Amino acid sequence: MKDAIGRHLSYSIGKTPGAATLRDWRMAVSLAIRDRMADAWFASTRRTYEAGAKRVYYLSMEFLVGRLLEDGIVNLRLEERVSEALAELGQDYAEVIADEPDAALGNGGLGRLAACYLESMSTLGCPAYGYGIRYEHGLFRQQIVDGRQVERPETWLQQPHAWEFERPESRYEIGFGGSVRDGTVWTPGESVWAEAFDTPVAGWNGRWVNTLRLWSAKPTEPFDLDRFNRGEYAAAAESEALARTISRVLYPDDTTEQGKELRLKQEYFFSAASIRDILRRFESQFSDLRQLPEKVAIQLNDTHPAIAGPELVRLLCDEKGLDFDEALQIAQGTLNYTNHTLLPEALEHWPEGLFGRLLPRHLAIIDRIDHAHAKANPSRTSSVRDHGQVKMGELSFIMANRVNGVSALHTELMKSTVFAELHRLHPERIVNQTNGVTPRRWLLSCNRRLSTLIEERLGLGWVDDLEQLHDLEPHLDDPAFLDAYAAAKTANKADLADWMNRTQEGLTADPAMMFDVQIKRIHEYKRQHLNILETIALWQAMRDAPNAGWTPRLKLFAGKAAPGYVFAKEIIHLINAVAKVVNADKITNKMLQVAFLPNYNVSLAEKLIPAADLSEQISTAGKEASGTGNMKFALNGALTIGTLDGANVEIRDRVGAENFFLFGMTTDEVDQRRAIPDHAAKAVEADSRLARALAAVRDGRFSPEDPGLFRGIADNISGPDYFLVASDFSDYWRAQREVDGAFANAGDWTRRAALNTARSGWFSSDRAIRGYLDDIWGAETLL
Ligand code: GL7
Repeated sequence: MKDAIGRHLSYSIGKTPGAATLRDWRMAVSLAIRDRMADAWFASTRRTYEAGAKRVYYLSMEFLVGRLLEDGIVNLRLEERVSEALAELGQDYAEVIADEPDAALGNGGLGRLAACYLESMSTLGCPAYGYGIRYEHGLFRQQIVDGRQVERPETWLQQPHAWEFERPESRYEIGFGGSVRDGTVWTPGESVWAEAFDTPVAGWNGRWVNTLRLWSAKPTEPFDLDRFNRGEYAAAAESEALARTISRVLYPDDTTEQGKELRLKQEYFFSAASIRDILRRFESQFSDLRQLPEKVAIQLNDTHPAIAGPELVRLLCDEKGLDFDEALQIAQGTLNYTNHTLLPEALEHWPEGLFGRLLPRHLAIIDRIDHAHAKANPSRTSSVRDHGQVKMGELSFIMANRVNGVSALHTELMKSTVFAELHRLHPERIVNQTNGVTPRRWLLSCNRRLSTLIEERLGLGWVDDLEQLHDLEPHLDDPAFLDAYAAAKTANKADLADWMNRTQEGLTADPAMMFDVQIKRIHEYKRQHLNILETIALWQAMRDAPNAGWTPRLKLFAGKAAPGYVFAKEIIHLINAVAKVVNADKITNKMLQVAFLPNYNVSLAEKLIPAADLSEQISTAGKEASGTGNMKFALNGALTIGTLDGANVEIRDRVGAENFFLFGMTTDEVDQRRAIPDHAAKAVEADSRLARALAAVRDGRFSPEDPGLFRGIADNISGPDYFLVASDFSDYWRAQREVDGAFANAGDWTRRAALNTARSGWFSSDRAIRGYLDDIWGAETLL
């Protein structure tokens, strides 16, 4: 290992050890690790060809992979060797790992899920490719300036990326616009190259390696020499810059849809390149396109790649010469669609004008698909084109062999709400696959103390068979085990507290406090404002009775708001304003501290989750399709306070109701409550704590220099309150006081935390991928 690192430092990076920077060392180690993936990578490809196996293609606008070096080292089981080698080279292992920028090619849960699924497909030996976009700028970097979110560009590719292989020979010309002749001959008005960059994805033990193939946009004509020679330098470079714009930035909207032309271009760009690549690979091995559904399964991660359906039909018809009905049948047998949200503002639809201008041939194909479907289902009343819009959810549904939701509750709601009619027509099509998370990243490597303890008791079999964590249960009768479990948590909290106290002005975190954590995108449906309101009420109650024996708490928040989501940004501002006042209050600040940690990303999650005591999963019932953070917390021994929403329901079923703090209305109660006029005002009237907390917000208690600053938030909660913050407040307060009581009994709390770990094995992404393999893809694993 030492030689390999030294060789890369000299001959790939071109530095001597004396001249090498931390980045140089990190690059050299990364290249040495990448080398060790190569043979298994080639072997995986070879075996797939030899077996004539079905391949799975996961098409996703987002792959939120985060850092890759530690992942690679851990999965190849090279930790000791790397840390020894680095020590001998005078380098610090942890520093080298931490030097890597996060690849933030995703917004939140949907993108992170794609990354976990790729890793699990490799762990299981499922022949698979991830296809996405190689964004030059990932999700923006969040700064907090005077309590407010400020967005800065993210620049992960300004330095060389150690993990990818550029494949200039694998490129496709992707056209836009133009016109259609004779009904089928599309002549695009403009085009760009989609060029492939491949990243190997190694599974546990390095036995199988799949590929993440990301497309980068390149100009078809590099630059205009005539104009350059005339001295028009900017104009000469214009077409090049425009072409590259397609893969320039990740759209920062989480569960909202913007309907921008560039976004549609991005979607078509990567879907079309992926479909062509899939067909090329298929045809290099098989001769009959009718075999496609037998040899290929394509998963559409939400509707973002939905245009892949019409594109596949187009290629089969217009270029391969199949007739339309056959092409459609083949496409429908090959494609599947995962829905990730029911929020109406997230369901993609495109204005027909825009769509037809950019993709004229596809619009005609969509109509034909829709007509064929309507003819076969005469009782259908809806259609893909509606009120001048092209609805991508409907399109995805009718193009898919299987459609799935991401938690049991969400799947049932899909059937009864957005897809009610299509479900009636195709009652077999919707299936559930509850989300999962990879235990390699989300326990083994992010929580060394806990995973070492588990290894001492159970060995390492749980790492790729997570239900083995059930075997921890007998150890709960051993006080030494519980002590060690508690010690691991306390040490994680101490590390986090040290780091926060160094970096967060005005904060004094103490590991003896309960670490109460809400980390996720900032959104009204996730209700960070419910949490901060309860924080205010708690602070007021503490000031009233400072000696009432309060359980000391640290309220931790982190998350990004979409740049255009004004209300979410105000919530961030309010949290910071409350933190400032509360942390400075001498009466309460030993019992209550509040922090908003800037720039939440995968790496920060890896630091926070192992140190959490309490996991806040408090969305309005019916709104969070699944959640995946909720699973990571439970696995790492945080107890959940949560509503009956998304996968919370299944977490509670598995860890036991006595180890989960339930509160709030159910989905049915939510609908009933919303129908009551003045529901929020009534809730405020009925709860004096809530009224008082709201008054403090409204009257400028947290914004003395601008008393009206947060009035909008208070007015929303006591007025329209679509997300029912006011109506759920009292029960949330009750549950939080139950949490206080429970935390005060340290021994019992540790037991319950350990039960959460022992009973969360089902939430492994390996289980989820097995479900997709069996129920959706019909594919075999080759390990
Ligand atoms: C999401 C859901 O909001 C989230 O609940 C789910 O866990 C995740 C993965 O299935 O998908 N849907 C969505 O559009 N985003 C999500 O995180 C951005």
